[in-house]
Amino acid sequence: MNQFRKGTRLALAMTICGLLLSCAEPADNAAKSSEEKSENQKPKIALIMKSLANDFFSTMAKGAESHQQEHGDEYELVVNGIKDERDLSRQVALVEEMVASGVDAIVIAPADSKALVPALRRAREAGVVVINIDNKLDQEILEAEKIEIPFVGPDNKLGAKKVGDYLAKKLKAGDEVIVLEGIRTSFNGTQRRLGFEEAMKAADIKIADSQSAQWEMSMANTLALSMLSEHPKVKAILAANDSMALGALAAVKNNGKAGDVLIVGFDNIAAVQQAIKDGQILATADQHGDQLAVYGIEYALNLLKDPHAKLEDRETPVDLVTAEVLK
Ligand code: ALL
Repeated sequence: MNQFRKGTRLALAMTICGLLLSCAEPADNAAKSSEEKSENQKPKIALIMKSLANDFFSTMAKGAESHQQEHGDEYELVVNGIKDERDLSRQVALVEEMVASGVDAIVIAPADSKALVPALRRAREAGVVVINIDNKLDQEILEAEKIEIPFVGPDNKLGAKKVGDYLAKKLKAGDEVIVLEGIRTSFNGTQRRLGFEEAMKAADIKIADSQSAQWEMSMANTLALSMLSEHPKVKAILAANDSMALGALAAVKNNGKAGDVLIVGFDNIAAVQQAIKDGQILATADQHGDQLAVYGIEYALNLLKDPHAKLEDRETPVDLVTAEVLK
């Protein structure tokens, strides 16, 4: 069956599902779709990420593409991303486009833990296998929408705690720090903030201010500049991702405080690795972005083979990266 006809059929199935208000169990639909698929062609998997301007996601895309090239006889891959970290409606539209185009599975790093759930429920109802990577969907909303979507990703609180603990060793009790948070409606952003807070509390270090710079470098730069002038005693900046750590680094230089204010991030992107080697950034967390989508794809392939397999979350590694580790 060609992709267009299959896409049309799925779009029609989605509409009918909506009209009837109740559909067959998603697992049954997935079973049907993979049986039909095995008649003729390889399954098609869509990877849906967030901002491709962020090196974390371009590394993720490269990892997925090279996995597909090595397993070209097993599946086809479509890679998608959005331009702006906050463009939720574009990411929702991508989910809908992928379903309409007839993909068998979606592996998604959601830009928001709540807003994407209804679109993903509709994808499941249309028989598409859905795997959540990187940023976990909100458990309460999943339950309210009566849907199970397995999560593949790291323990973000633990990763942030490792980075925070390392930073704390370079500071002393009573010192002041500031936190640059990710988008507040993303679960991983919240978990990282909690990990930073736990580490600072354990070392008796004061968080003078904590605000969201929405994962973005330029916003982090502006925010860090104003926070530094408001809190001149600050000894360190804890950024929930590396893009924001780079924005903070530019702010510290601009403020004439290079070397006096320590900076930590999260992601281990190439520019931050370099900055760590150069002694400009203290540490980051490697959540192995190049492998994250691959783990999700492998999970999706398993579910396509066995649609009744138990859906379980899978924890992936997150490691502290410092100058010693990079030597
Ligand atoms: C998160 C990732 C990365 C990234 C951020 C920006 O979901 O885990 O830390 O930098 O998204 O979109």
